[in-house]
Amino acid sequence: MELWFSETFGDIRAAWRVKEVLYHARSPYQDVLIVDTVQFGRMLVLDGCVMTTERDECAYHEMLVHPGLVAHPNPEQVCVIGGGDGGTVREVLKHACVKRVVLAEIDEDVITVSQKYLPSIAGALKDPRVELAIGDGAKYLADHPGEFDAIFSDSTDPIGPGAILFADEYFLSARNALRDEGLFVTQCKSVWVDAESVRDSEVRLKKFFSLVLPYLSTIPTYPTGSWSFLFASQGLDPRERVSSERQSLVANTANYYTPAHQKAAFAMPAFLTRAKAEA
Ligand code: SPD
Repeated sequence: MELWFSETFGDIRAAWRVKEVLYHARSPYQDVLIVDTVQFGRMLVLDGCVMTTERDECAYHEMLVHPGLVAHPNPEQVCVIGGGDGGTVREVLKHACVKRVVLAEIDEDVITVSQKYLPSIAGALKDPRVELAIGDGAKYLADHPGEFDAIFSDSTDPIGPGAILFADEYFLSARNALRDEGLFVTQCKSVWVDAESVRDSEVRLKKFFSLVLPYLSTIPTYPTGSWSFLFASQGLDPRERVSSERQSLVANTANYYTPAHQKAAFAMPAFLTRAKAEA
């Protein structure tokens, strides 16, 4: 008998053929599932939503981190909110100047399960530069003003418990938790089915940051495959200036990110740019 895992988002459903269910349990916060799929390898699913897969995680984690982090002149202190699978931390640690990465993750089970079933993604969590802060990421940022050079919001979707990680109060805490020249990047949504929500987050981030730029990556296991991120800073522009030394080092071992993405990823579809101009 064939086994499939499917995710439904609004009026669309995507499905992946499954070889084996490796783990399925309820944590104190959510339903946690690991399946081994035919096309994308092992897949982490939280509350029915695909979070990451062995095969296409590079298109998410590399693109969440590198376009922003190569633009910072010397990032030493970094915070990752959510992202208990460890993929974002792994990418941050590729920047040798980083001295400390705090992973603020509310659900310790996601970390434990990822370390067991997704070692190629979670392996970097054992690095001595990593500090785990198990608890509410929004509260963590609010309690640590002026501490970080870069903050990456590797959240779940902005529904249910993930909604606070897209609220004004959280964006304000992120701004306040940054040092001078600090930058904030959040994963966002699909521009094909959630363009209004992407635009709404962009507009609200602009209340707190003078430069806010949406950008895209192709992530086949996320709804519609075209996924957006929002970069925010007080002027540091990733399209203009980057550390070319760090960029080359990172790109040499990357599976998705290339120096060409540094400009190309910020090109948005005409329908979005037009809607923005008309707003
Ligand atoms: N629709 C899925 C969005 C999930 C974004 N976060 C994934 C976490 C992977 N580290």
